[in-house]
Amino acid sequence: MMRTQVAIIGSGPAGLLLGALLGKAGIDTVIVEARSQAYVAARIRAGVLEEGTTRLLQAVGCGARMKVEGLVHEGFGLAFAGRQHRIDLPAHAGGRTVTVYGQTEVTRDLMAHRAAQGWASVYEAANVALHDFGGEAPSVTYEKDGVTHTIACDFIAGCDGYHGVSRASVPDAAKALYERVYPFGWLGVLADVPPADHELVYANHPRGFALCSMRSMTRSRYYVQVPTSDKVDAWSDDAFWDELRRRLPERIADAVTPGPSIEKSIAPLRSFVCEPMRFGRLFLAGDAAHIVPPTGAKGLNLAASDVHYLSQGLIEHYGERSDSGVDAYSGRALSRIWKAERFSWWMTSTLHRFPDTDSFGQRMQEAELDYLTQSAAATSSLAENYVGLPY
Ligand code: RFL
Ligand code: PHB
Repeated sequence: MMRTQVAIIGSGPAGLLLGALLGKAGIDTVIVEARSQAYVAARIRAGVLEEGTTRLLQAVGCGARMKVEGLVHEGFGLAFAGRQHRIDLPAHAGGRTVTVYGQTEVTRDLMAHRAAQGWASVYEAANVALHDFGGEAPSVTYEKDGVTHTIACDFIAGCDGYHGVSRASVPDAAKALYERVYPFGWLGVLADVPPADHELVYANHPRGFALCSMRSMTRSRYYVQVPTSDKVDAWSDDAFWDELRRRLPERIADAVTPGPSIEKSIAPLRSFVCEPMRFGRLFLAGDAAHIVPPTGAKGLNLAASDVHYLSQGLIEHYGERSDSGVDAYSGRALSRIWKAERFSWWMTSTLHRFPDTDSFGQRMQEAELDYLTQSAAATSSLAENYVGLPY
């Protein structure tokens, strides 16, 4: 039987960053991941990092490549009603900016660091199960190559995403779930073409939302809002580029360089929170505990703030023999999460076309966007949330 201090379920950004923060403090961890390392490393997802996230990556010694290759963005564009408006982030958020650096790169850097430190990871672990986290001696079991393995531990960190086993292991009566499912998804395309603009552009158009993002000056990431019923196979590259350009202001549409897609997928949009985030010796962190629609670019950043709070609590537990940090974890994390939920819901509501909106609702959306262009207070509210609330 293996033994560790903290068993981490899931090798996404939450699990990897938690492992790095604990490892730096001399706390032993084992990461148990259902998928292969190559699969996890290749998953195309987030692209925008808050300063809190970059600070944590630097603190664990994973900031070097990000510093060179990450793109610092001082603003983004909003396009609506035939108008274009720029949000100046530092001017409205106390000098703060965001960094465009892909989740694939964050994952790669954290995985390389973990391997270099010799900290244990198990990939392709089947039938992962959590045991006895309500008591003093929890454990995790998994199967690999036909053999069942057991990891005895002090704590379990459930960092296994929305579909993971950790939250599902908690009895229904012990958790409260809050959820909103949106009546659309995002069709995303990654392509090795230069981005249409040097900053991100979020567009509200009668045909639906569109987003111009990027991974580098030679790799673009674009999204268009689609009905949940759409199938990705029904979207040819040509159809995607046509639809994207229709939803953008002429200047941006003309600057879009079409190219073959490297990746194309549809993500449903959902808001979700599980309360609390601690069940005895099990802690949930990241997407395992909450989901935000991607509009506010908050998912990966919330995973980072969660594991910041959790690592602080666990470091205090082992270093100072005090449980005040682990006891406070759920409350501290949820207080920041709900504000990011509110912001992501607001960005989603303001920028998408909802199939069931009446003419009054449509005017409310237009007034909201118009107000943003005229009010420094409204712009500051958007900017301080976009760069990330402090922690
Ligand atoms: P992850 O990344 O889902 O990792 C969970 C890991 O757990 C594994 N797992 C299991 N392991 C063991 N046993 C089991 N039973 C398991 N079940 C699952 C999984 O294989 C996986 O490796 O969760 P984590 O670490 O909490 O990280 C969360 C982020 O990945 C997520 O919030 C972001 O990607 C969300 N997101 C964005 N976030 C941002 O901050 N900025 C963005 O710009 C942004 N854009 C996005 C996004 C998510 C998107 N999609 C596809 C949902 C754009 C999109 C389109
Ligand atoms: C992305 O580049 O994937 C991205 C950027 C901003 C968002 C969501 C996704 O709000």
